Amino acid sequence: MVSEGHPRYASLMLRNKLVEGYERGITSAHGLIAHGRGEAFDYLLGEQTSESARKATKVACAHLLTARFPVLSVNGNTATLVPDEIAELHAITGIPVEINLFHPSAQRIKRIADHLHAYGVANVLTGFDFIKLAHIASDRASVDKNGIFKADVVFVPLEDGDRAQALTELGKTVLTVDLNPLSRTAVASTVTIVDEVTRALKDLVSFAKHFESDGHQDELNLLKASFDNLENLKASYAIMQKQLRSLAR
Ligand code: PTJ
Repeated sequence: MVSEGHPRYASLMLRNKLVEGYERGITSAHGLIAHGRGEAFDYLLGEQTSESARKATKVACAHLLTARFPVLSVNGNTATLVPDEIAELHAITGIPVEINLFHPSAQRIKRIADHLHAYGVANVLTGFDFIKLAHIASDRASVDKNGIFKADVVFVPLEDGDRAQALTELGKTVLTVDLNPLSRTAVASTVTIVDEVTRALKDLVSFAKHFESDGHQDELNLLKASFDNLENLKASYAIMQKQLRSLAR
């Protein structure tokens, strides 16, 4: 039992959640390793949301709210870490949720679908009616015909580089959350939120609540038009470099 006063309380709680998700067959063993990589980058961000990350979240929200057919792609890590926020986003925007796994198994897809249903996500696509995208070496090439395949905007938190690139090449707007500003996903995406996914999704839900009412169209369009993903990534990278320099002193 860790007390709330422990300096690493928040981080340890996230780890507990993921281990629990693993034990329930939702998160993959690889997901635990992926989270550790994310934690290392978060340490360099001071484990807090930067201004540039919040700006990217706002822009991602603008894309989601103005899309013709947006889809949220969920994997074992995000299903475990942010089920409430996935359900809230689904309720506010009506965005379909597609389970799309890097290490798929019918059993894990069913467990994740049941888990999301329990959190109130009504419309969960499981890739039952799938199609394979070209130029992707992993199982993530399979996407749901009624989901990612026909989406104009795809929100893929914690994505792998191949697919982010392939989705962009297909002409889709790709939104992601990735603590590593140097990853192929971060660089290939249209909007990359360099933030821990639990913090990013909380912010995204707040922005969605604020912007979902009518009358924000001009502001949303301006947010999209004025965003430069590479410049935004550089801002996150600069925070990390500064932190490294201060640690070296
Ligand atoms: O459930 P599955 O089978 O679909 O597998 C999911 C994982 C995450 C295991 C799979 O997609 C994978 O291997 O991902 P990668 O290629 O390791 O990429 C994950 C990226 O997300 C890395 O760049 C990490 O730094 C980043 N990341 C990890 N945890 C977090 C994170 N970013 C934000 N918040 C996190 N909590």
